[in-house]
Amino acid sequence: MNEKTQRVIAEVAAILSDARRVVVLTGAGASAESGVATFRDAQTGLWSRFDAQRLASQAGFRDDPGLVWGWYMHRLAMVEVAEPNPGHHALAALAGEVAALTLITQNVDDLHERAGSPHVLHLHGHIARFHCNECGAAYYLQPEDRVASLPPVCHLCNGYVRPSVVWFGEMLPDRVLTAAWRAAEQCDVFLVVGTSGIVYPAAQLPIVAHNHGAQVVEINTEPSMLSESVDYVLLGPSGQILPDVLAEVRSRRS
Ligand code: BV8
Ligand code: ZN
Repeated sequence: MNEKTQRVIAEVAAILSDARRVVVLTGAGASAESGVATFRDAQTGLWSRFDAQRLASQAGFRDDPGLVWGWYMHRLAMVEVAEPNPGHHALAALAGEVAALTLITQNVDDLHERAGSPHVLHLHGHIARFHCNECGAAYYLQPEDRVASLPPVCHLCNGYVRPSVVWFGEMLPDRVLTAAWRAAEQCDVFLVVGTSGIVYPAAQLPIVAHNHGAQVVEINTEPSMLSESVDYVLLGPSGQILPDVLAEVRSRRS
């Protein structure tokens, strides 16, 4: 690790150690080292192979429910074989090293929970949960659904079943967004990990924190839409950077 990164990690560890409230926002990059494809990585990104913005929408589902269903079953299978990476584990451990930590994610996987983070604010829902697109009734996936060419049909109203994720053009869950917004307004340090900062209103959260006087730290393998408006940038894979930050915070306490 180069000299500059080491120095920034030391500075970030210092502000985390002094912080009363820490907020972390993760994006697809935080799950990349677990083998879950991100949306925008050119070589594997879902955007490059499908028009994710179209598939992740009511219009896309209406036009081709079978294609959208198959896309989600493909992504669900990727998530189910994935394991939390050292970055997920470091964030779970960091919660025990700072005064208070709120974890917000744009990701629809459960890797933070599986790494031991107890209360995760999922802005965009959960890929392993399902409900009827018409009446909202909860649905429990059956083995045969995973290989079906059309989505399952709701047992109450015959509507198509969909994953309980937030599609483009859909409102985020109000309680979750309100909690995330309030945490961003009240925190001293805001860590944004592995997100391109393109999708709103999630991408607004680090800006809200910054405007309320928080120090914003970005951890990413490359510059993002947010890089101009953060206080610290740590360039590198979150699965390596986050354990280094955790180690530095711990060394300051001992
Ligand atoms: C809304 C769930 C109010 C689904 C997702 C027209 C009509 C309506 C709304 C809009 C509109 N025009 C614009 C909007 C707003 C729209 C939006 O923001 N569009 C963008 C494209 C401009 N937002 C919405 O529609 C939201 N709802 O606004 O409602 C409303 C309602 C009606 C009418 C008007 C307004 C809903 C947005 C939620 C969409 N659902 N996910 C699913 O998963 O299938 S978004 C999905 O994409 C993810 O959840 C995530 O949020 C986003 C992907 O972004 P990232 O997580 O950042 O991932 P990405 O691949 O982009 O980047 C990865 C990053 O990681 C990169 O920077 C890379 O460098 C880095 N990285 C890679 N490896 C590593 C790494 N970093 C560290 N370590 C590594 N190893
Ligand atoms: Zn129904």
